[in-house]
Amino acid sequence: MKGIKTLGQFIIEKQADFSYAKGELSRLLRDIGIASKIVNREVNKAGLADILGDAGSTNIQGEGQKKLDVFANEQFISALSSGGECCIVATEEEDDFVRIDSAVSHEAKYIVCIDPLDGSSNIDCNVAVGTIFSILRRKSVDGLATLADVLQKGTEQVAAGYVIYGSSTMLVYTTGKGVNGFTLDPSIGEFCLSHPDMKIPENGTIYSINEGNYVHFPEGIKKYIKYAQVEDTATKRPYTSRYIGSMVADIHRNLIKGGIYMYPTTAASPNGKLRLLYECNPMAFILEQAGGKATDGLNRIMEITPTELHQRSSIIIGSTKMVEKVEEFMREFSPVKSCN
Ligand code: AHM
Ligand code: MG
Repeated sequence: MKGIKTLGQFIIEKQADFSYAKGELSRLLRDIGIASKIVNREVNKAGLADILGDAGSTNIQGEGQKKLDVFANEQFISALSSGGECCIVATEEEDDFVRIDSAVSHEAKYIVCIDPLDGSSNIDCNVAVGTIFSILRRKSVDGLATLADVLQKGTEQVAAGYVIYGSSTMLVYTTGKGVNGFTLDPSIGEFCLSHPDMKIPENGTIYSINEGNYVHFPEGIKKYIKYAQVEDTATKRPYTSRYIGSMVADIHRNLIKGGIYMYPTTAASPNGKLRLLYECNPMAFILEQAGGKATDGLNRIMEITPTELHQRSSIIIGSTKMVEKVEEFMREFSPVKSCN
């Protein structure tokens, strides 16, 4: 075991960095880590077990739920319910937030917003999927926690992370003091520190966007895509286009190599497709902590005030210089289009 640092060991070592509730936040992160190992086990054997395909139900947003979505949702709710640190779980798969009602949870200080299985349209074809989570501290002091406790700006997050179930499984998280990545070693069943202090390159040459929606993009985004495709050796253009269709996988690659991920407004998703609380805020927190930037084209993602649980936002996220270039085009050609 010499030289190996597990997620559990790392969390305990870093407890001193948390400004409050040291043991509780550590336990919450540990619970998420455990649930993600169970989800990982099912994702890896999805082709063998009868777990592929539609569950036959739809979530509140009218999207078909896959069996693995439902499974992952149950696993995370169950882990967070029994842990005793979390009073509310808000998940992409539930119409309303889930209040955890146990003797211990009345004392619980944390709210977890989670997309249990992101990129689920990719499950059936063996493409990387992920889990995204955001941890907020409860604001109200008396009685049961309420929706107002969930609807906090991204700047209020105390921790955020994602798990990528890819060619290897990784858990990447921040508590506001940098970003660290852990790779699951299946032989010992532990996440081990493999990517300490992750930093996104300031600039990059990869752009990730569903270009099939091009005709419906705001003018500023159209202009940026054309800019990315122009030949210019000084800025290493044309850039490379890479789009997996799993936000976690696309952003993880861009975090390591440098790049930009964009999901702007489209005709089908006039307010953007991705959800502010479960997808945009946690990814924005991680990327900012890694030295990157996240905006809706005009405004910082983490400063948007949420008004509803399943609120959507456009998102432009990645290497700082690339995001700033998009903002330039947005300010010039779409000054109001991307506001949520
Ligand atoms: P999901 O949470 O329902 O899986 O949707 C989110 C996903 C992102 O992971 C991905 O980047 C995007 O939706 C892909 O959408 P599209 O197929 O419209 O390009
Ligand atoms: Mg998602």
